[in-house]
This record gives sequence, C-alpha cells and structure tokens, in this order.
Amino acid sequence: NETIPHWLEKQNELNPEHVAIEQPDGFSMSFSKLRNESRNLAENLITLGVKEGDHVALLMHNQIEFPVFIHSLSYIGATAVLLNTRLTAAEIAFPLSDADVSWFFAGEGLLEKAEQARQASQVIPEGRLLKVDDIPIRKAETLDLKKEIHLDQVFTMMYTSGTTGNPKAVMHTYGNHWFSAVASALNLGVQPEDKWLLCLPMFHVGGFSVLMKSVIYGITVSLIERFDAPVINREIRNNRITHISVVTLMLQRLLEDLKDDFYPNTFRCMLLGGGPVPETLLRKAELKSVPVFQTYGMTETSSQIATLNPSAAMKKLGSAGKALTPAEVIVEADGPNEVGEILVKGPMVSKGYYNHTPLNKEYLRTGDLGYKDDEGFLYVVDRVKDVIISGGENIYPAELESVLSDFPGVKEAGVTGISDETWGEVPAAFLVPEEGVTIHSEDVAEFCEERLAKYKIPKAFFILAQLPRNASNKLLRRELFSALEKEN
Ligand code: S0N
Ligand code: AMP
Ligand code: MG
Ligand code: MG
Repeated sequence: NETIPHWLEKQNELNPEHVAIEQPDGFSMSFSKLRNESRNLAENLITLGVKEGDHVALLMHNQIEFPVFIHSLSYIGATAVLLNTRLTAAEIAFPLSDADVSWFFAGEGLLEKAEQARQASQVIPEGRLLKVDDIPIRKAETLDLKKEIHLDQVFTMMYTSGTTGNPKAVMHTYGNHWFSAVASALNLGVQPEDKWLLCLPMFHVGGFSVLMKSVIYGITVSLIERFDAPVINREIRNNRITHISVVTLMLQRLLEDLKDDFYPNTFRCMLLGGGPVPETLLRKAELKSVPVFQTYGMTETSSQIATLNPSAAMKKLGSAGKALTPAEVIVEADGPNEVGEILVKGPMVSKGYYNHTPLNKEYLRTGDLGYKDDEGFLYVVDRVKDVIISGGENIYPAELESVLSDFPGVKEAGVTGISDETWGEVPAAFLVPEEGVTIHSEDVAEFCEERLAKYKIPKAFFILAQLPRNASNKLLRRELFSALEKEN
C-alpha cells in the first residue's frame, strides 16, 4: 500500500508559478492556481456529499474544467468514470449502471444528453446529476483533503470492449498512471520548458495521459478544445510546443495544412498511436522532417507501452519500437519475423476490468497481432479481436450487430471494417432480411442514429441471404465480403 506525496501538492511546492495549462486564446493557469482551484472544487464536492471511493462519472468535452475536476477527485480519493462525449444517451446509460456510478457531472452543452442517460439508466437519483458549473459553493470551513496518493487506489475507469463483445471498464490505479508517465519520460526525456499539446480527447487514455505527464513532470499543457489543424500548426510553429500526441487522421490533417512549411527544431516529438499508420504517411512526415514517434499502447496499458526510439525512427519505419523501460512486450510466435499475438506486462498495465475477474498477473493478451524483427523491433500488423478503428475511435462489430438485428425485418446482421481513406476503417453492415421483407438502408441508418454514436453508424449496407459461419456456428466476419460475392 505504497503512497507518494500528492502530485499536485508537489508541483505547488516545486513549480508554483510555472504554467500548468494554457490555451491558444491566451488563457493560462499556473500550478498553484490549478492546485487551489482543484482543492476548492474538492471541498465543494465533499460538501455536496461526494466521498472517498465514490464512482463519479464525467461527461465533458476538452475544456479547462476537465483537469480541475480530475485533480479535485484525487484530493477526495474518488474514482473518475470517464465517458465519451460522442456516445448517445442510450449508450451512456450502460456505463452509469455497470460502473456503479453514484454521482454524474456534465460539462458545457452536455447536460441534456446526460439527463436522458440518467433517466434511461435508472440508477442515479435526480439531484445527483449536476452541471459542473452548478456545483454549489460551500459556505465556510476548509475540509480535510488528501495529502498523499495511494498508488494502489483506482483513479480512473475508461470503457473498452477489449477482446470480447461487451463494454468493460478498464481500471487504472494512480500507480498505473505514475508508471506510464515515468516510462514515457525515460524514453523521451523531460526538460523544464517542455510543452505538450493536448488535442486528443481527455476521456480516452491517450489524452488523459498528457494530463498525468504534466502534473508528474511539472510541464505545461497546451489544451486544445476541438481539433483544428491550422490552430495546432500555429501553436507548434509559434508557441514553442515540444510534444504532441496524435492519431493517424490528426497527423494527416496537420501535414496537409502545413503545406510547404516546416516545424521548428524545438518541436521534438509527434507521438503517434491509437491505431495503424499507413507507411505513405510516415514517408510524407519523414520528408518534412517531422519527428514522428510511432507508439503502441491501449487503454489497458494506460497509454504507451512500446515506442520507437528517435535514433531508430528512420531505419525502422512502420515499427512501434521496443517496450518502454519498466515493461515487456512479447510476441507469441516461434521466432523473429513470425507473426503471433502480442502479450504485454508492466506496472502501467491495468489490474483488470471493473466487476470482472482480475487480469492474469503474468501477461495481458492484447488481441493484437505482430512480429519482432531480428533486432527486436515490434511491428503491429493485424488484430485477432474484432474491433474496427475509425479515426482513432473503436467500433465493436458485436455491438452494432445487436442494434441492427433489432431493426424490424432484419433476421440477423454481420459487421466488418472496410478501409477508408479518411478514417482508416469504417463499418459496413450485412443484413439478412426476414422472408419477404425489403429493407431500405436509409431507414436502418436512421434507426441507428438514436442508438449509436455517429462514428459507429455503418457507412455501407449490403443484403445477404445467409451469414458466413463456421462449423460451430461462429460468425466469420472476415468472410462477409466474399459471401456477398458468392451470392451475387
Ligand atoms: C479525429 C477526430 C479529431 C475527428 O473529429 P472532428 O474532426 O473534431 O469531428 P467533429 O467536428 O466532432 O465531427 C465531424 C463529423 O465527423 C464525424 N466523426 C468524428 N470523429 C469520427 C471518427 N473517429 N470516426 C468517424 N466519424 C467521426 C462526426 O460524427 C461528424 O459527423 P457528421 O458530419 O455526420 O455530423 C476525432 O475523431 C478524435 O478525436 N479521434 C481520436 C480519438 C482518440 O483519442 N483515440 C485514441 C484512443 N486510444 C488510446 O487512447 C490508447 C492509445 C494511446 O494512448 C495514444 C494514442 C495516440 C497518441 C498517443 C497515445 C499514447 O500512448 O500516449
Ligand atoms: P484502445 O483500446 O482504444 O486504447 O485502442 C488500442 C488499440 O489500438 C490496440 O489494441 C491496437 O489494436 C491499436 N493500436 C494501438 N497502437 C497501434 C499501432 N502502433 N499500430 C497498430 N495498431 C495500434
Ligand atoms: Mg479498446
Ligand atoms: Mg482506439
């Protein structure tokens, strides 16, 4: 039960006047201000009734209230359940009950959706959903706040479907986040004037990990509210950004906008992860001398677990590098250059999913396929798990199939990914109609709109007489297209 001094208290002691968070419009907040605001909010939340160990859901876009809220929970010892703002109310209802959420807070523009989700979930009483701005300000006394962080305590939960069908909450302890940040620093290095641009959503671990790096290293975050390539390029070029974390689509947009310009030498790291990267994009970046560091990681590993070292970047194009210092990445295969499932181990790997049996203490099976070359560099080539990654967002075929089969006249449905120039992959739906029924794809798409986040709605619909299945009746999603060809 190891403890460390509260990390924001530590920054307040070491770097009180250093900028913790700034925004392109000129807004800036020092570590001492961030500390005071977070403590203030923590006291308001305690007065409201939030207690240590409570599961507190947050539905918020990237805005300055997000880090303040997160740190306030760390002063209480409450767990943050982070929700994807792109989800529909119907989708948000599940985590609210699954994660035993007892308080629900919504950011700007999201109260209405949150209220619908609250009602649908039937687990959160009225009065326990509040807009963050409406949290009452306590009257008088100061309250006892955490002075230390327990590394074994769960700080955040984020939903993923992992290798199987149902969404599950990945639990991250403070220790997971701590080791993730330290591991990254041992590879990339940290300098006092580093500034990490945060444009990934903070409700996913890639974005969240930037907040952790800031408070653990004492460096500045440049917080971007919505992805806007010209704004971000201007920040990198004119505002001494040293690091940025992006997914493939973001790098594509940034390079397109950069045109014939270059980034300054002070820009040290374009950390690229969250899904596959086309080699043509890596070559384009190389031509522009963009310091791309391809990384491999997932929600379960609290962000990066392997990253390509700068020194090897050019000769190992397409590789995700080697495991970070306190981690191991192995490939379940006979030898070098043989593809097998990727297994990982390390202190940043989650102990498990909430309300599920703990993960194996040895190695976590990632559901990804890859190989190591003769020099031990990892290449991620495919997935065993049936997940589609669109613009860095995960889409789970089983979830879509269940919604599609609910459409009147659809007997059963199969979903698979098709490659897409913009998004990387998008979902395609294969519907088997009931006898004598004609299905119109526009109606199915409309039906999906209420039930699924926009990015999950299939971009193409096909009609099949029968889904391809193996001898044990398992749906063969990778054979959906060839089944279509055979039928026509
Ligand atoms: C790429 C993003 C920014 C696109 O969103 P944008 O441009 O802001 O769109 P909107 O204006 O909101 O909407 C316009 C239309 O586009 C649709 N849409 C939006 N996003 C998607 C999507 N992903 N797929 C399909 N469609 C999408 C909207 O629905 C809307 O449609 P219409 O016009 O019809 O109304 C945005 O998608 C984004 O932010 N993506 C990234 C998400 C992310 O964070 N992924 C990573 C998750 N994984 C991890 O965190 C683990 C890996 C990791 O830790 C990591 C990852 C990257 C870098 C580093 C690390 C690390 O290890 O540290
Ligand atoms: P998530 O569960 O949303 O955190 O997404 C993590 C998944 O993204 C991994 O399990 C991989 O399937 C994929 N992924 C992450 N990094 C890479 C990479 N460098 N190359 C290919 N796929 C990746
Ligand atoms: Mg996932
Ligand atoms: Mg993903």
